[in-house]
Amino acid sequence: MIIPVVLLSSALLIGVSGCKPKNAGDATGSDVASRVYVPPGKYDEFYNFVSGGFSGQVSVYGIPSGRLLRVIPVFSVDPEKGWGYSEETKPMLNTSHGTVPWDDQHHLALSQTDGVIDGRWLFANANNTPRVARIDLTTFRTSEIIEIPNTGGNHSSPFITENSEYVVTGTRFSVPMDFEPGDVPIESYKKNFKGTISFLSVAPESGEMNIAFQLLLPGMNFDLSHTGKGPSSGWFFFSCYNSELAHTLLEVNASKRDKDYILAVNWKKAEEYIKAGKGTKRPAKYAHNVYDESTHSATSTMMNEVTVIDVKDFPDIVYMIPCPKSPHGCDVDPTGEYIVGSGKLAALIPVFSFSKIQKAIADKAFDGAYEGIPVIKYEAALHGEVTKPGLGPLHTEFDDKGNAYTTFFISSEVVKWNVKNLNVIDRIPTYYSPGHLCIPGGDTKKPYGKYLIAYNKITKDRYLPTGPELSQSAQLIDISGEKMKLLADYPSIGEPHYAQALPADLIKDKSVKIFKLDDNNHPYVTKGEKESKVVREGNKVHVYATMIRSHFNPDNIEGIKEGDEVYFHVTNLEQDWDVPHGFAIKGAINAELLVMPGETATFKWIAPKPGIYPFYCTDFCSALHQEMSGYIRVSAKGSSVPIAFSLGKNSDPEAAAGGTPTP
Ligand code: RUQ
Ligand code: CUA
Repeated sequence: MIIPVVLLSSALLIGVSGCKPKNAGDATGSDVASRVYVPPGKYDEFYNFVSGGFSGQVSVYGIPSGRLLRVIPVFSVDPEKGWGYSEETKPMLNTSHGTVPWDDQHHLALSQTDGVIDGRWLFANANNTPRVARIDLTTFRTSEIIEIPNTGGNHSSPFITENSEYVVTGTRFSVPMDFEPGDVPIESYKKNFKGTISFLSVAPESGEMNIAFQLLLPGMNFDLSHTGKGPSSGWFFFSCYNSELAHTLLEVNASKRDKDYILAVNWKKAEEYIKAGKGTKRPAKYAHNVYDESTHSATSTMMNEVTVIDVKDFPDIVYMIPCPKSPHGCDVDPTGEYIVGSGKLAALIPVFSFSKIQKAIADKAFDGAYEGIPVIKYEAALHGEVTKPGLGPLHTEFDDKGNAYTTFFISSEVVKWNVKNLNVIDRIPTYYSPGHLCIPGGDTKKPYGKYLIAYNKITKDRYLPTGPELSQSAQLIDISGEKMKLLADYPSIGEPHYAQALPADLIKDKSVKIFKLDDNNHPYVTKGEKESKVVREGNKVHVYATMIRSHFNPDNIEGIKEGDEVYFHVTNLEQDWDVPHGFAIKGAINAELLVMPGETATFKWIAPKPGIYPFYCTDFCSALHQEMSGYIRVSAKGSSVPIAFSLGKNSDPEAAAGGTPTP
C-alpha cells in the first residue's frame, strides 16, 4: 500500500499511539462469542482468500471462525510444500529475469459468471515482478502464472470482468516500453515513460490466460480498478495518481494537484479495434508458466510478442474523470451504476454515476483533455459526495441492501453509508488503520452481506507482544443489522491487502481429495512397487521410487557416485484422502517435497562426498511414520560400486558384521 510518510505519522498520532478509542473493541459478549463460534467438527460458512502482501502467498481462512485453513504457495518458494523446490514446480517461478523466488501479492479476484462468483478460479497479482497467477479452486494450487511485459509494479491487478472474459492489470510504475530503448535519463520521464493496461483473456473452459492486448497510456501511476457490471458492463474504471508525471519525491510531487483521475475504459470498444486488426504487434519477452495436473509438471514458455493499442490513436476508448486527491480504491457498486473513488488525501468520497458519465460523453461535457484523453467535467459525472465520512478513505465494499462500507486509514475506522442518498449510517473503530476490507461477494452483483473483514495494517496492543514485529490483524465485523458489531480479531499472514470470499457450499464438495494414480501421466511415474528402479544414464541417475505407508521402495540405494546428478522421482501410491508423504535427504541443498496421493514429484540432488546419506518421510503418515526412511550410499567418482537398489533385502552377513565396505 502506498501511503505518504506524512500520513502514516499522523495516523500514528491520531489513531494509535494517542488515546485508545473508548470501547476499545471489547467483543466479549456471549452473543458475540456465539456468532463466531464454530463447534468442533463443524465447517465454516465462508472461505476467505486473503492476499499475503510481502509473503507472496495467498492464505485461506474460514469465516466466521477466523481459522487458518491453508496457505497456498503462489509467487514465493515454500519449503513447507516443496513449491519452487521440486523439479516439477520450478518452472512456475520462471520469468524473463530468470527464477524469481518471491513477490508482493496484493489483490485477488474470484472468477465470475454473470457478475456472480462461480467458484472456479482465483486470480492473484504479483506487484514487484509483474505477474498474474491463476489458482484452481478444486486443488487449491497455483495452476498458471503469466508475466506482464511493459509494466513496472503490477499493482492495479487483477480485476475481472463479469463473465471472466478478461483479467485486467494496470501498471503502478510507468516505465519506458520494452520495445523502446530503456537506457534514457530519468529526467526524460514525460517523454519516454508510459503506462499500460493489459487485458488477459481467460479461456472459458480451462481458464488459461493469454495477453490479448495492452493499452498504451500516459505515464501516470495506475493504482486500483474494478470492472463495470449490469449497465456499466463492458467498461472498466481505474484510479490514477501522479497525473503530475513526477519521477522523484512522489510523496510531495505527486500530491500537488487538487484532483487526479479515474480512467474509464470502454473495453468492448478496445476489443472491437483489436478484432478489426487495429492493434500493433510489438516485441516483448515474458514467461507463461502452466502446471499440468495430468503430468503433475509445469512448463515455462517464453513469449515474444504482444499486441498494443496506443489510446492516442483511438480516442473513444478512454475518458478521464477528475477525482480528488490521489485516488486509491476504485469500487463499483452491485448495481453497476455507481463508481466510488477514494482519494487518500481527500476529506470526502466522490460517487460517480455511470449513466451520467455516458451522458457527459454523448454531450461532450469535457473539461479539455489530459495528454490527449478527454476529461469529463467533474460535476457532469458526479452522483454526489459523501461529506465528512472520515480521514484517509482507501477501499469500499458493498452489501446486498444498498450500503457501502469504506475503510479509513487515518481515522482508523470502517464507515457505512448509503449508496443512493450518500448519508453516513454508522461507523466502527478498527484496531488499527485498515487497508482493504472484504465482504463475501462485496465487489460483485451479489454480495453476501453478513460479515465484513477489515485488514488492519497496525496491530500495536491487540495481541501478546512478539518482539519488534507484530503480525497484521484481521477483524471480523457483523454487518447483518443496522449497526456494525465487532465479533473477533485474529492475526493474519504476511500483509493482507485485498481479499475475496465465497460461500463454502459453492466449492467445498468439488475439492479434489486424491490424484488418480491411473491418470498420472508423469514421464517418471512409478505406478506400482514392482516397477521401482534406479537407472544410470551417464552421470545422471534416475530413481523411480514409490511411497506407501510406511516405506519407500527402494529404501537402500547404492552405486551413486560423487558429483552424479540424481533425480528422485517419488510417486505417492496412496489413494486415500489426506495421506501425503514427504521426502528429504540429509544435507541436500533443497527443501523437502510433499507429495500428494497419486502424484509424482522430483527431487534433484547432486551427490556429495562419499558416505551414507539417510532420507526419510517428513509427513507423519502412520504409526510407523518414523520407520519410513532409507539410505543412499555415495561412492568416490572412480569407484566401481554398481547401481543397486532394494527394499527388505537382508544384508550381506560380512558387511552387516561391520566388515570393510566393498571398494
Ligand atoms: S492496496 S491496502 Cu495494494 Cu490498498 Cu494495499
Ligand atoms: Cu510417509 Cu511419514
